[in-house]
Amino acid sequence: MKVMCSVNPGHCTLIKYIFLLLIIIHLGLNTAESVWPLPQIVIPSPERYQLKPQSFSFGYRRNLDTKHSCSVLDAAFKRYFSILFPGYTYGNDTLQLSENEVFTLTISLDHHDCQGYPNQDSSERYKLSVFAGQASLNAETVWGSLRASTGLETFSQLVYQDDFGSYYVNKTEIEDYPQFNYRGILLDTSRHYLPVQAILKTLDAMAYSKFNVFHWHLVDDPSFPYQSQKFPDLSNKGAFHPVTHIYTQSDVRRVISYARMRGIRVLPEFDSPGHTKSWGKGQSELLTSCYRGGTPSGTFGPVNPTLPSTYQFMASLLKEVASVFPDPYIHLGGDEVDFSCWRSNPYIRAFMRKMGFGLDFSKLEAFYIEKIVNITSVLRKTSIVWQDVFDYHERRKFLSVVEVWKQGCYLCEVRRVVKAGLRVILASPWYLDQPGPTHNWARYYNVWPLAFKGTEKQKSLVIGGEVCLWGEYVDATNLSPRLWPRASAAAERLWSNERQTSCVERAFPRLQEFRCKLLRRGIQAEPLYVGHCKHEYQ
Ligand code: CP6
Repeated sequence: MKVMCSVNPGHCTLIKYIFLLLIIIHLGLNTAESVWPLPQIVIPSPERYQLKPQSFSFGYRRNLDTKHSCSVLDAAFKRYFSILFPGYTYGNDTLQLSENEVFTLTISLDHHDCQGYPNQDSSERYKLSVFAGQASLNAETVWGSLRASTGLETFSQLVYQDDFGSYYVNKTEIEDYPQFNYRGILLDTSRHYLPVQAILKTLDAMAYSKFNVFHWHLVDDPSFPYQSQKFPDLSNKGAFHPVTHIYTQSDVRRVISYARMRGIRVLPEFDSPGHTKSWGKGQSELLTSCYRGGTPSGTFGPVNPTLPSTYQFMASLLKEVASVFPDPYIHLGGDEVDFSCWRSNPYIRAFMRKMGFGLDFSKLEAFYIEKIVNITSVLRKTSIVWQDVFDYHERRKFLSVVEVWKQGCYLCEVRRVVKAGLRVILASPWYLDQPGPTHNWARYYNVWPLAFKGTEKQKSLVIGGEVCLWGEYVDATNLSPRLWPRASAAAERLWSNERQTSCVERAFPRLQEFRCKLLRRGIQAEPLYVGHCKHEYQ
């Protein structure tokens, strides 16, 4: 049965979609097709091999000039062994077996650099061949063989159980690489505190969908949970609770190292000059004092961009952030600045006159952000900002990466940014935090980040996209089902070939199957529609 599906997602009506799905589910999925996100090139085969936990092992291809072990991979072998064979521990039950009873997955790397961190440029390309009694995995880097778990993750998704519980894998050839290098998830730990465990669990699930950036929106108006070494009062006074609702330095290190082991980068965001109310509690004189009728009203607005002390503080805080977070990028925010408080303050207005900004407060914001971006580049970090900064700013040359978040014609905005020669991360179509009638995975699947008029060079400036889980309505109780499996729809859009994955009808049974895998691995992913899993969530 061949399912015809138009590349134009508008043709996919709901009824057609449900009918076809039922047919496909009935026919069953090819195991290689059930890999999510879909690899670039898959050559499946009906030939299958049995796997036994006692005789399965991982190994390194012996290269003469390299050491044969790598802690990142050794840890991944352990994790994936338990994923492949729940209930068994790697290395515990190995039997003395003859050569032809053993199944080994052998890894070889072009660059055996196992130290350091994954970054924007690390190759995630891999080749996986499963054939009689063995499998081989070739990757250019450690991060390719498992970055956001890539090759090992793909292998783990190829293994299945029959009705009697025996494990099998089919003969398969896969060649794979991502469409976009930046595939992120934003978690907001200011609107609600998320326990470290909830973050770690999200990192696990991210690796299953091959996400590779954890954008940590650490602080915002409601709370400042990051415990700073230099400014402990920020969390002492600005967190929801100074002890139980903070991220200590060791919590942060734990998150970064846990992410690294899974090939995931941690991108910290310290959003300013707006979204900073909580900062003011522990750092006096930082925020602008708002005025009413010529006198201070007792409320505070955005960071005060007119005082030298502001920049001393920001330089000191960002220096700390730059040393705590190893990623070469820092997100500086810059979104949704409310000008009314600046406008009310006579000192700010005097500064505006002195600077010749007239009454254009966006010039003042641009002045502030430019200074903060400069501070960041002195620290040898590249800044990412929300699109507001690009929109307000006339001298855009000093910007590097712009994240597009506003609804409406977001591809128009993407086009404007790449025309200016800057790189783009697209977030607008992937806001998963809000419940409602739009709570539909297909909406996140049918997004075409490159569907704008532009040159190849301009399109290459779209480095990827990001699923945003803002925290107003999300805490640890509903985080997983809000995120999964809908974020996985975005993950396939960002990893896989657009032409092979343009059809919602074909994706549906695969995503259902993948959701069952998530449940099996302990991720509370919500159901997409009527159905059942072989192993229900315990
Ligand atoms: N918080 C911060 C938010 C949002 C932004 N920044 C936001 C605004 C509108 C929507 C979703 C999220 N909650 N700091 C904008 C980037 Cl619809």
